Amino acid sequence: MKTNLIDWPTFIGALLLLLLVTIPLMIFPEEGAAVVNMANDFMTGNFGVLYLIMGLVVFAFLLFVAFSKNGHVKLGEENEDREFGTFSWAAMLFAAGIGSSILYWGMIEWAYYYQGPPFGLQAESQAALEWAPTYGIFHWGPIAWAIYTLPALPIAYFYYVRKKPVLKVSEAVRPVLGRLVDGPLGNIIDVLFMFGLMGGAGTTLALGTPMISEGINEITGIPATIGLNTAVMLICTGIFAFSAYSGLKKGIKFLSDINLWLTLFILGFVFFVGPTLFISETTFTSIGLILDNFFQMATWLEPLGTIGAYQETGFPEAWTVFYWAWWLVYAPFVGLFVARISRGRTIREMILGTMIYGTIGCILFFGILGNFGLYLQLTGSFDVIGFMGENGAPAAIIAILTQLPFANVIVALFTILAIIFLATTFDSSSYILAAVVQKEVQSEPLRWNRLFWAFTLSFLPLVLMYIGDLETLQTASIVAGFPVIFIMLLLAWSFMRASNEDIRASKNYEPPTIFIDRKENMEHLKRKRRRTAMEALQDKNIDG
Ligand code: NM2
Repeated sequence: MKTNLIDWPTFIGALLLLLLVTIPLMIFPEEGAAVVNMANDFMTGNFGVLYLIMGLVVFAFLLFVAFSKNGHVKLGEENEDREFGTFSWAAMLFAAGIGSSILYWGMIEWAYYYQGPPFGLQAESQAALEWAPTYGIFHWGPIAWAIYTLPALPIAYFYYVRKKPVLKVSEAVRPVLGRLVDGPLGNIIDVLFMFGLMGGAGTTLALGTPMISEGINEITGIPATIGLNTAVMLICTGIFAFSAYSGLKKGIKFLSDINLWLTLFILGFVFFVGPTLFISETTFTSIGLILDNFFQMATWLEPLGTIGAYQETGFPEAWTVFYWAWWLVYAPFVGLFVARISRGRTIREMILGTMIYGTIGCILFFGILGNFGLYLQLTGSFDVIGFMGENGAPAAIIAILTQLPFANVIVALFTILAIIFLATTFDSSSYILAAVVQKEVQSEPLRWNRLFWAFTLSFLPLVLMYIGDLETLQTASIVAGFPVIFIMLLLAWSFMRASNEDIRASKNYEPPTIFIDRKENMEHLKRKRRRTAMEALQDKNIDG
C-alpha cells in the first residue's frame, strides 16, 4: 500500500470533519436531528439570499464569458477536432452530473408543489396546479446548469490551454491565490470541497436508497425497512467497489451505456404509453411559464413572511435555496468531468452546451415522469397525494409506476436504473475524493484510496437515513455547500485572470481595423484569438 503519495493533511482533515459531524448524530439521533434542523433554518433564513444571488450571478457571468473574447478560446490545439461528438458529449455530461435523484424528484416534485405552492398561492388550487409541474423544471434548469459549468471553466482552461492537469480545486484557484495554495489554505479549500461533495452525495444516496428499497419491495415482497436500505447501499457500494478493485473499467463504461438505453426506454415508454398529449402540452406550458417568470423565480425569497401578517410558507428556503446549494456542492466535481470531455470545443460551446443540453435532459425527465403522475392525480385514476401522505414519497414513486401496463417489468427496470445511477455516483465521487487527497495521480488514484472513499461516502447517508426526514437530508447539502459559494467566486476570478492575462500577453494580437467582409473578419478574429492565446502560453512557458 503506497502511502507516500497521499496528501495527509487533506485526507485527515476531510475525514475528521466528516466524523465530527456524523458521530454526534449517531450517538444522539434525536438531539442531532434537532440541531441539524436548527442549522438548516439558520443557514437558509440568514444566507438564503446569498445562494440566490450566487445563482443569478453565475448565470449572468457564464453568458458574459460565452459571448466575450474569452469564450472564443479553444480547449486544445487550433486545428484539433472535438474529441467527442455532441450526442455522446451531452450523454456523458448528463451521466456525470445527474444521478438517481432525477428519478426521485422528476416523479414526485410536482406533488410537493401542488400541496405547498409558491407565491403564497392556495394549496391544490388552479394556480398551484400550473406551478406544480413547472417549478421542478426551473430548479433543474439553466441557472442550475450554470452553477455546474462554472468550475469547468478554470479546470478546462488549465487542462487544455495551459496544459496543466488539474485534479484539485485548490490548484484551479492558483492564479488568484498564488503560492498560498501550497500551504494550509490549499488544504482547507480541498477539505471544504470534499466536505461539500460528501454532503451532496449524502443527500443523493439517502434519497435514492429508500426508493430502490420500495422498488425491491414491490417486486419481491421483502419489506422496505432500514435494514433493506442499508443492504441496498452496501450493494451499490459493492458493485462499484468490485469494478474499481478489479480494474474493470469496462464495467463502469458498460453500466453507463445500459444507463443511457434504459433511461431512453423508460422515458419513451411512459411518454407513449402514458398520456402523450397531456405530457406534451403541460411541459410546453411550463416552459412558457418559466420564460415569463424567470427572474421572479430566481429572486423570490418571501421577505414579507418575516414581518407583518403574510403567512410564511418557507418555500424558497426549502426548495430554491436547497437546490442551488445542492448543485453547488456537486459543481467542482462535475466541472472536472466536463473539462475532461470537452477537448476540442471552445469555451463558449462548452458553456452553452452544458446549459442547453443539460436543461433539455432535465425537462424530459420532469416533463414525462412528473406529468404522468400529475395526470393520474387529476383524472382521479390514482390518488398520488393521498398515497404519498400515507406511505411516503419513495413508495408513491413506485406506486405511480405500477399504474402502467407491464408494471412489474417497468418497476424492475426503474429499480435497476436507480441502482446503476447510484453506483455510478459512488464511482465518480469516490474517484474525485481519492484524487484530491493524492499529491499526484498517475493514471488513476490508488485503489485502496478509492475504495476507502467509496465506503466513507455511504457513512453519512446511512446516518442521515436513520435519523432523518426530508429536511434533515436537504440540510447536508445546504450546510456543506456554504463555503463552496466562496470557492466558486475564486474559481470564476481565477479563470478570468488567467485567460485575460494570456489574451493580453499575446503580443501580436491586433484586431484588423479595416472591415472588408464582416464574416471573414470575424473568422479571422476568431482564429487570431485562439492562436494568440496559445502562443502567449508558449512564450510564457506556462508558469502556472
Ligand atoms: N443534483 C443534480 O443525485 C443526483 O442526481 C446528483 C443532484 C445536484 C440536484 C446530482
